[in-house]
Amino acid sequence: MGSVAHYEPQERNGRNERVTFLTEKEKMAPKNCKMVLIIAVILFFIIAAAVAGFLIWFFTAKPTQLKASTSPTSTMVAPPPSDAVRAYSGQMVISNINYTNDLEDSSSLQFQDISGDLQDHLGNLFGQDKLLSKYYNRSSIIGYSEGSVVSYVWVQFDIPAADLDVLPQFTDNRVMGVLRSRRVQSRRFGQDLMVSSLTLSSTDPRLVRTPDDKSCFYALTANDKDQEFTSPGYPSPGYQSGTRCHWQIRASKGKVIALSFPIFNIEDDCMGDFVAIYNSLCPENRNAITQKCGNRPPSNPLQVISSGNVMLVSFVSDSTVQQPGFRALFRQVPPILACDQTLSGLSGNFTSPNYPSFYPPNLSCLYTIQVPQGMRIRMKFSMFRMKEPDTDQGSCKKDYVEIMSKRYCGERSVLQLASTTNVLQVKFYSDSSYTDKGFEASYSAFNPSNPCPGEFTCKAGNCVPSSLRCDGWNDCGDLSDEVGCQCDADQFSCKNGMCKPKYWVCDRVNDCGDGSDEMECSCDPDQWKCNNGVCISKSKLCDAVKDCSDGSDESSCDNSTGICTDFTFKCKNNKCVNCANAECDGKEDCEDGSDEENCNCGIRPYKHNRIVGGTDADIGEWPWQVSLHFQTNGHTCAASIISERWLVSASHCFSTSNPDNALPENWQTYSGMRDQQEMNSVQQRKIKRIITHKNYNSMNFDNDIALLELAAPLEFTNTIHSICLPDSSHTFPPGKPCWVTGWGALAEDGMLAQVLQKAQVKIINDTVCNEVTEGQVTSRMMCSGYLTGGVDACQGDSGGPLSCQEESGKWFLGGIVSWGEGCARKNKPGVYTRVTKLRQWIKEQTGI
Ligand SMILES: *[C@@H]1O[C@H](CO)[C@@H](O)[C@H](O)[C@H]1NC(C)=O
Ligand SMILES: *[C@@H]1O[C@H](CO)[C@@H](O)[C@H](O)[C@H]1NC(C)=O
Ligand SMILES: *[C@@H]1O[C@H](CO)[C@@H](O)[C@H](O)[C@H]1NC(C)=O
Ligand SMILES: *[C@@H]1O[C@H](CO)[C@@H](O)[C@H](O)[C@H]1NC(C)=O
Ligand SMILES: *[C@@H]1O[C@H](CO)[C@@H](O)[C@H](O)[C@H]1NC(C)=O
Ligand SMILES: *[C@@H]1O[C@H](CO)[C@@H](O)[C@H](O)[C@H]1NC(C)=O
Ligand SMILES: [Ca+2]
Ligand SMILES: [Ca+2]
Ligand SMILES: [Ca+2]
Repeated sequence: MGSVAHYEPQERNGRNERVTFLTEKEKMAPKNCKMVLIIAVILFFIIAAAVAGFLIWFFTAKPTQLKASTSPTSTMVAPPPSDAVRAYSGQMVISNINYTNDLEDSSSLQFQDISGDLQDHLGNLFGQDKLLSKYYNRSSIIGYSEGSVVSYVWVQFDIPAADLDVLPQFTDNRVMGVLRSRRVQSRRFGQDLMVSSLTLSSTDPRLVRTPDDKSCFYALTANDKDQEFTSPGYPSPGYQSGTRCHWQIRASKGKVIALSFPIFNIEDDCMGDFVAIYNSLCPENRNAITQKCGNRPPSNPLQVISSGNVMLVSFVSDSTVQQPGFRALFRQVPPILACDQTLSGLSGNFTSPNYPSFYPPNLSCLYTIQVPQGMRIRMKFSMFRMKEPDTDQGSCKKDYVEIMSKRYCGERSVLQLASTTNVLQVKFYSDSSYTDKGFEASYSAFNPSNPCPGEFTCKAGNCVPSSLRCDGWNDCGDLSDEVGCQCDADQFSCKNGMCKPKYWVCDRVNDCGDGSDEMECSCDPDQWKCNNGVCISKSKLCDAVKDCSDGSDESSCDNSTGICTDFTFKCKNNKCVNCANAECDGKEDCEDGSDEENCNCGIRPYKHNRIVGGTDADIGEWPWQVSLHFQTNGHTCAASIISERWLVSASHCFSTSNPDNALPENWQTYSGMRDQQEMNSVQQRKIKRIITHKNYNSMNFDNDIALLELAAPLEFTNTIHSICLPDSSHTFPPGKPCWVTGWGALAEDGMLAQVLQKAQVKIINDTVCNEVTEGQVTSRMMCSGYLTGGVDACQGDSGGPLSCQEESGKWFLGGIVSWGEGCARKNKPGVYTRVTKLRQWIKEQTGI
């Protein structure tokens, strides 16, 4: 690394449980553009619906109606209500007939006879209900499976627009309540059919099909070898809007079906496009395994397993954006009948069944950990994901892990426990619907009389190195290492006695927990705070006079348009937009649309799970990150892709005492790289030209920016893409979480990381940053400090990106890694080149 500045590790700095993030709205500079509130409401609806998953979706009206209301460009007049369709899907078990292969063939006489009887029966029952008979359309039997004869059924109701107020009465209970009679009179079959059990639950009407509808329907039989199917048009030209496809998979009796998707690339909006997988032959919500959309990286493939010998895969597309689709492999495997385990080593690991594939539905496992008498057990989950729609993380009524009579479910980033005896039982339960990745856990035995030899014992029983006590970081996870401390000079003393890094003062995030780090920062109640922190009288806000020296008092006003300030976006027609961070936010703010031009940037083609775990970056997670190799020295600096031809980096990588550093031919760029030893899908380019800033100051790192023109353009892929450059008016307010990435040394003077590392940091208040760096920060610099835990690497590399995500989902280059004080010094901020201040210079040099 030589003289190149790099960043410090956050050794086990834990998560600060008390960090309460402001809502996006509070964090941002006020954003009063007219559209904002409306869009926020719609977005909330989409997000709420997406989180609640199937259930909400199933209860919404026709997709067409939804589409109309989610379009941000639609006028705010509510769309005229359209007719609604309700569909219910489920199973009827018929106990008094024997299964024959004819029942698998929808054209056989037996299939048609029995189905006809069952359909008539359902029609009669619904016909007796005043409400339901009015809207009943039809029932359809779509298949049978063996065991006792299970028939898969769905029922459709059509509710005209004028009657939409009856919709709340269409509950699962109401529909099921009609089906009390269990004896089905058979006219054709010659004997009555006995229905021994019947279930129906609401389903997405787009998922139902009749048995004679053979378009994009496949009946597959699994065997012991992998067989393949793909979505229509895969991989090119891809699938079309309006696609409805179904794959029914059957395996031999007693076997289960394992399904995996080596390629899964569909639209990233689960409302329109999704793959739904069921533990059934029909789309029953109560037997759903999962529903997914998006483009999954190969490091996180979708792999599921059924609990019985049938499975249904349904694929729905309503989007106009054509994507390649998916390739799936299926085979039959023996079921996991028993998954109980006894672990007796002094330490060990265990996972949920099939991990890292999804665990199977309908399974219960008991892990018994037993260590010698007198010892205790400490355990830690490194991965914990049991997320289901409409499940409350407090009650854990569906899938859960139970330890010492307490249930855990949902998604957790840290879960550590210690036993009170030498035996610890961990119960894992998965119900019949929805599965997830599950968990990965490790345990170790400890001696209760000396639980942490040479280390500090946290309240929960885990150990942290003594040096982490009172360092301002929540290493224990329960803050017990940070109570009753004497603060150091580079720490802030909270009123409640805790010590926090000084650079967390006045960043609008309550780090102390009692708000004392944010107390001296706000203006009087009758005052308004400029973006640069100065307080002005509230009456001066939006009065068409620039009172804040940065003009932020006039940058977000509904009624005073046209004032151009440092914080307003200037359109091509030279009009200014009264809306913070207007560029590439997905909304046309300029009359000429120029704020949304050139916005194919800042997206990550691969969809990532929120928890990818650890500090290693995932494939395609930071597609703008570039590794710069110098001569034969290997990785030396980093850069960010801003277009197919241009990279942005730091001047200090090229303007050094060694003139060789300034020569383009001595450098090699590697884009799409994650692992320094892994060259697959990496694009290597020579540099044609290096432009360093003429006012770069090697004494204080002022204007630490460089532009690299590539000898040949890059080809953007899933793992190679540009990041958005922020307009010079863009604000990154203090407290905003961003990410720093790099292959930086793993310790001061240590080895480089092989795999790209990532760390979350938050933007630091300029005044505070200038104080903690003893006045070394110029206006072309900004600071950020580490935020979350588990970082074991010296983060970042000179020239690399500080990536900040905006509400629109797009990533912007907030900063360029410039300098910091050494490595492994937690309470020192990192200093970055402030890209907004050099935005104009980038434009002058590159035209971008
Ligand atoms: C079903 O099969 C069993 C034995 O295999 C037989 O005894 C029974 O009569 C059959 N029932 C019908 C309805 O065919
Ligand atoms: C049932 O719905 C289908 C379309 O979903 C429609 O074509 C048909 O006319 C409806 N039948 C009845 C009896 O309402
Ligand atoms: C448990 O897993 C961790 C990392 O996943 C590994 O370092 C450790 O050796 C494993 N322990 C045992 C006993 O297998
Ligand atoms: C769930 O598993 C139990 C036995 O563990 C089995 O009897 C039952 O049929 C299974 N249910 C489903 C829906 O697969
Ligand atoms: C930064 O902190 C100072 C106090 O140290 C405060 O007066 C100022 O308002 C803060 N700036 C911002 C933008 O919050
Ligand atoms: C603009 O609106 C603000 C309130 O949003 C008000 O305080 C201000 O007086 C108005 N200014 C003008 C010029 O109308
Ligand atoms: Ca600590
Ligand atoms: Ca704070
Ligand atoms: Ca915009």
